[in-house]
Amino acid sequence: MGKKEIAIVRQSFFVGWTAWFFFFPIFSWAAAVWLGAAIVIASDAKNKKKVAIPFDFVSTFDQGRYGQTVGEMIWTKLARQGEFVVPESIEDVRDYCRSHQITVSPATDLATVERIVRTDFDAQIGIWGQVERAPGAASDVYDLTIWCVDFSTPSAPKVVYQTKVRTRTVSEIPHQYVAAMLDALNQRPSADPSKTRATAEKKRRTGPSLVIGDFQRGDRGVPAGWEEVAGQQREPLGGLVRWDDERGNSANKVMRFTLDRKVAENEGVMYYSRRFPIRPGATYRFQGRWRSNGPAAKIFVKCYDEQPGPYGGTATKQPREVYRCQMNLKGEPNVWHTYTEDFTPNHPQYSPRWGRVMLYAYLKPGDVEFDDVVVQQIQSTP
Ligand SMILES: [Ca+2]
Repeated sequence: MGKKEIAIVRQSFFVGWTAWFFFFPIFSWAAAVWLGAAIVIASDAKNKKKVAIPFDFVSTFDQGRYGQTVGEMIWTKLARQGEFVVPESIEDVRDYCRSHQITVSPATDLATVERIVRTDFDAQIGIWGQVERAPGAASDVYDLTIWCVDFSTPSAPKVVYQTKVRTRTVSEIPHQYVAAMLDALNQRPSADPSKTRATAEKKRRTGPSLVIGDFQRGDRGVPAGWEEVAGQQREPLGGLVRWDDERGNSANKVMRFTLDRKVAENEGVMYYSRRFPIRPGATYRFQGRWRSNGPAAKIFVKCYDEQPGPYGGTATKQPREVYRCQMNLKGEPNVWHTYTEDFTPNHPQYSPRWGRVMLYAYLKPGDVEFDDVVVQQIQSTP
């Protein structure tokens, strides 16, 4: 029996006993060890490629949320490139670290990371770091640290890539620094970051928006490209959500959400664009403007796959949300803010095929206005 078969047997064994372990938490530690071993053995047997472990980045400013996004992005890029073996999903890394109380941060010394990468994961390469919102800076400015180290030779770690920078825009993280780290890891000459940025900027200027987000035209109180109803109760526009002139600037039309205390403190108000096509793996840029005199505002880009409905066939296909980019809008009240974020719709099992923008306000009563919502593809699929 080869290593691969052993791995398959072990994995089947594991899956079969999952439910049992679920009811016997005392064995969960053993289960985690078993799962970790099975993943790596299965990968190892496939080929002689090195095994890379991307860890969630540390991000204390938002309790790790953005750090997880960066870790997941690196996992996705590595999995797609296929030059290195990675765990089945970043969740496997996460679960193992959680159950063994492991945190890998820039403050962790290399000997400790080496032990975790080589012994706990039976791997060679570790990728970790930290991303924090820069103190007192605008929302797009982050302090970013990335470490990528090859621990193939015991006690002789080779630093493949290391950087500590303050970003100017959030899109630099994937397109400049993570890209440069992957280039170093793949021993490719790094693209000139200014050129990459110029190409992305050019596409941003010239590419069409997938949503009509200036709200300048429409019909019978409904802006073109957006739904006729809004809110939890799907009520017609004109109440909670109104297509209206900007206050003090009647030449410009905006979407205005008006929340009373009851709605604000309960379900809030959401409003959807019509759907637009998405190519899985392509990178998109979201941009939008917003102004609030009280309520908290968020914008989501939700992406969907379709799966057969309960009766099968294509006629009853049901949308399934498989990816979301969530933007928590923060800024002083009563002034317009512009928010920009790049995102890459992806899912390990499903293919995001179409997306829609959801504008959302909640928490405190008052008005929120949205305008100039743009979603553009800025990088094609690899
Ligand atoms: Ca407008």
